[in-house]
Amino acid sequence: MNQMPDKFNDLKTIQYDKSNHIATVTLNRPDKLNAFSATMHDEFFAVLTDLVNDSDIRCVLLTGAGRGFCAGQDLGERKSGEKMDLGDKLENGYNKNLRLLKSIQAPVVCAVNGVAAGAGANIALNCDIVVAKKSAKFIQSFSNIGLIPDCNGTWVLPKLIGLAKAKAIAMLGTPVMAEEAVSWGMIYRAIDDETFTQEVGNLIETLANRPTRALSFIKNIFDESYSNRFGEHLDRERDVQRVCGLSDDFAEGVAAFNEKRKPVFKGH
Ligand code: LHQ
Repeated sequence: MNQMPDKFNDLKTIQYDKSNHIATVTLNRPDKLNAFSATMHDEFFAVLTDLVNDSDIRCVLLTGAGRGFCAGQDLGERKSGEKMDLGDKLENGYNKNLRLLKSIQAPVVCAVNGVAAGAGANIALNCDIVVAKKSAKFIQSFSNIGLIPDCNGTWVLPKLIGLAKAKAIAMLGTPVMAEEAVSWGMIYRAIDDETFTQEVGNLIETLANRPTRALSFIKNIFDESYSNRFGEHLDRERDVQRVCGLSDDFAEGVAAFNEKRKPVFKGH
């Protein structure tokens, strides 16, 4: 159960752990607020590829080591005054990884343990459930260095918080504190710093014991709703619900309800 391939023993920038059907991915360059170096891009790719292919995993936790979640791209790796083809950097780095992140079938929880800036903020917002320490903040810091939000920030932000706020924070680089982010609909919950670890643990434990296959359909069908027409989407719900209705977890859920007991979902 949850075999960890040997190649993950020597990761330098990420901690990767799998146990009891839960995978924990911790960005681990705390002295640089977990900014993405070239090595971290590669290691993130390897970890995400493993997760996409591990059907035993029922919940994924993404978080950061130290006082920050992720400060986006490591700007120390750029020469001062240098111009470059960032399209190429995106295609072979962040975009490749975000496509993998979206392909993970299990729910992905992002636990934002501190500042999330630039690509760090938008990687978080692409996860299924985002919770943050009350002391954490989200910064669309891209325009501070003459860039636009990437990592699908321009796709996800207007959907979450509306165009007016999305444009303003992207243009101004204004930090948004966790509680404000909740009130805007940007994230799910802001949690007291003192109880953060415990509450995140409870959340992922709960998710890992829910009907994984249905949760997997939920994550995909909500995204599909943005491009489907009304009638087309009703058809998709019908087709997906047909599959859910034939699942072991549906049978168990109804049996447990009728027998007045807690369901034991296996994720099938
Ligand atoms: C950092 C970084 C960092 C290196 C803090 N790099 N060291 C970009 C280009 C390429 C491809 C396409 O995509 C992108 C996407 C992007 O992500 S663009 C946005 C890049 N990120 C930023 O612009 C954020 C830069 N960082 C900050 O604004 C601040 O550090 C924040 C607001 C995140 C945190 O501020 P503080 O809490 O005051 O911490 P600090 O600034 O003192 O940082 C602590 C250390 O971390 C410090 O190192 P040092 O050796 O001096 O202690 C920073 O240099 C380092 N660090 N962010 N992105």
